[in-house]
Amino acid sequence: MKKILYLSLLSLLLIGCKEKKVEVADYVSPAPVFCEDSAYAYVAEQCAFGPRVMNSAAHDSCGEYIAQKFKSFGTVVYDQYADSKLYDGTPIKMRNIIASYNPEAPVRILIAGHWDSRQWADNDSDEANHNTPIDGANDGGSSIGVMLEIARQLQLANDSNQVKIGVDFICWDAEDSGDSGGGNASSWCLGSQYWSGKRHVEGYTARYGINLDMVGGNNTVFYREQYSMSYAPSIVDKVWGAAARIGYGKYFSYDQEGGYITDDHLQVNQGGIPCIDVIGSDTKSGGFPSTWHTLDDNIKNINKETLKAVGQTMLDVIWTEQ
Ligand code: AHN
Ligand code: ZN
Repeated sequence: MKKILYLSLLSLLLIGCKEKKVEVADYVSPAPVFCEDSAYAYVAEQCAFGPRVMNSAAHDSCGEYIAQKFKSFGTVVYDQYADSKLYDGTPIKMRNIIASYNPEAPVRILIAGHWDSRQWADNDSDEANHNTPIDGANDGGSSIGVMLEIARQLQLANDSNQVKIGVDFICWDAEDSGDSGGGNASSWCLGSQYWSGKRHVEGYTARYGINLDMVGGNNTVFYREQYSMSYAPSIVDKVWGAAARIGYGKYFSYDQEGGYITDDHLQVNQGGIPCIDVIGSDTKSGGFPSTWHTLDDNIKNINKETLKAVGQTMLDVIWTEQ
């Protein structure tokens, strides 16, 4: 029943999206229009499983949902199942999900984000919630929602406007079970650590990568993250430049620089593929979003305009890549 409701809701929302070109000043983007209603629905559908914490039934069911969804958009899906251990010694079963558009194309780009959610709301203002799992609507869910809508647009594109390069969507598992005590960077990003040691296809490489993290919150701005600036400055310019020319410069800001953030893009960089992190900051504090690792990171605090700014920018980048 719940599922039927969501599906009919989704089809209504999809009808709501107008087909129109993105045109700002004298720039007409070749990309189709990103539908933020559909991305939002994909975030809601992930959250409906419950928190996607490691070793949980909700996690495993949502993994199936993500893989099936990508398959329905015509991509080839690879799974990486692996055993690992959290920093506290808990054994975990991980699943990285990789969905490839145009799997035979020699020129490829990689778009990534984590799909697990954190099992401790240890940044919640109420200490009683510190051991409660979070929905991770923004922290995890938003990236996958945007990636699914990109995959849908790649499939929907008219014959005359097909993307010829390959695009690999990598959904990392076990990003968010790290030690918040600090000083233990390797306790985060376990899925991408596994992938960097053993890629889903032997010899796999890509021209560059873009990792998305917390791309659907309120009061969100994206500053140029520092590891991205040192490993892949031209990709930072490419993405921030695309945002500016389609009218999303307010979101992709040059007002200040971001910090050095331990995230999944680091593993991709260390494996030799230049990769940036598009990670949301709070417009007021400049730090992580205010809902970060709190029970407020739920669907009620997802902002469609933020999803749109990131998704449309990504489409412009993809459609202008030769
Ligand atoms: C650290 O807190 C060390 N890294 C943040 C990576 C992260 C967690 N992104 C989302 N949740
Ligand atoms: Zn997190």
